[in-house]
Amino acid sequence: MDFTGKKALVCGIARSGIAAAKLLLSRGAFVMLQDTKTEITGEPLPGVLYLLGKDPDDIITDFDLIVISPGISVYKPFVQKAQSLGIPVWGEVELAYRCCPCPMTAITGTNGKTTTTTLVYEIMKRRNPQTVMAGNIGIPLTGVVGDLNKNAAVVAEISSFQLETTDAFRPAISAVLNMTEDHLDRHGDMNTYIATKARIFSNQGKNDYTILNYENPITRNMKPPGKVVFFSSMRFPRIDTGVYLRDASIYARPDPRDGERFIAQLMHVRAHPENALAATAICLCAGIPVETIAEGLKAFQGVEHRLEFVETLYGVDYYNDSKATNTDAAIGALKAMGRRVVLIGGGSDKQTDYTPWVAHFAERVKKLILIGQTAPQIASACDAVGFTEYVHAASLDEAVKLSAAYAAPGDCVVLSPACASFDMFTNFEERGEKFKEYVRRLP
Ligand code: UMA
Repeated sequence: MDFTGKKALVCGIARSGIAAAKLLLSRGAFVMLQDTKTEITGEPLPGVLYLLGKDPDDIITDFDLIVISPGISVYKPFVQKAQSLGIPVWGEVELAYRCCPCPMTAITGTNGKTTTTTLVYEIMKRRNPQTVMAGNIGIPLTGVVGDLNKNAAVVAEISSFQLETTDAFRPAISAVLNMTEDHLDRHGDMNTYIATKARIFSNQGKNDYTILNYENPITRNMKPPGKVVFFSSMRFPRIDTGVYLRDASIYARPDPRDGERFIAQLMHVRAHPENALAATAICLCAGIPVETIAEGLKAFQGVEHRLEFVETLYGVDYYNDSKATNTDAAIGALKAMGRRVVLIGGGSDKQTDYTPWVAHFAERVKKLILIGQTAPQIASACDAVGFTEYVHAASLDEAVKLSAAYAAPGDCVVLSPACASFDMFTNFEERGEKFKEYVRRLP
């Protein structure tokens, strides 16, 4: 898409905003970058105007297009005003989609997005070396689409924040992996959160594919306009078409007219079964041969910050699960450990109910070390269920030192905060990196 002579305002000067501004510049637009921060880090982009330290309320009518970063809510007054005046407000994903010359596979869900996206990317890359991975995974889509041609393929992790500002966005294959409570501070209520996630398939045509989780009541009842392929992780398959488990192996029958195909034994796949099933379904819809899918699944090595093994010290295993930014992901980590853990939890507030997470502590947590803004709320939830094995730490560094003191040989220490990181860190990646650094510094 060409933007010659168009005036574009790009809001948010971080990963998304900088990539969006560069793409717009390369397509001929005049660009202003805006941020509520008063200073920017790094060199300013040549040929770009800057507005710092405030929202752009007074100047929006000067622009033909506004592109907002995912961290900026559509409920901000300047966004609402622009929309009411008919000025297009796109997210960075919409801009990337409009400039993308090749098919896009888009993956969303409350949990498992990063693992599934990485798995799909690694499988698809075996078939098409021009496959790229981007999106909420930390690589802005606008940063990659400019270099692609029509033979490439994009595998994108897409968040609900990014879906708030889509318009024409229509991936050839979409997936909603699961939906549980998350981001209610941003979306207000569960219905709005679900409706936002459904935007991933809302523009699809009848020949496009949507992959949905049959075992999640919300995704099972979604009604996409295209072809639906379900996956099911139940031990005794409840679907006979789609991708499912049987005898601890992955099987597929994407179409009722096809025979059943064996894909891989679960014991050979280093990913959560749901993610492996979803990736299999997505790759089958993309026309990847069964043998290539099986090879890709077996070669997968896992994802950084997602139950990532760090080190064993004095018989204690340390795991970095900084990407667990909600209770559902953190419950998954506790279950996956299969033994009692010294848990480091807490972070910035998303107005979540911590009770479902805390309900697992009596059985699975030896000691809980609380950090961050949400520590008092989590402590109250613990008090309410009678779980008393918790202490507070003033920093992540102190929490790691305390964890080493509480853990005995055979235990594991897991940073799995169930909260976002923004109270103490730039993002979950920085929190995970710091955790690994503090663990490696332990005497
Ligand atoms: N800002 C404003 N006004 C506001 C809010 C923010 O000016 O009202 C400015 C901030 O001062 C800052 C910039 O906007 O300078 C930050 O923008 P951003 O939060 O969108 O950060 P990016 O670095 O561009 O990262 C975004 C995604 N961040 C969020 O959705 C919060 C990244 O997802 C994503 O990887 C990246 O784009 C590339 O696409 C991170 C995330 O936490 C991983 N996602 C959430 C999650 O997974 O739970 C949704």
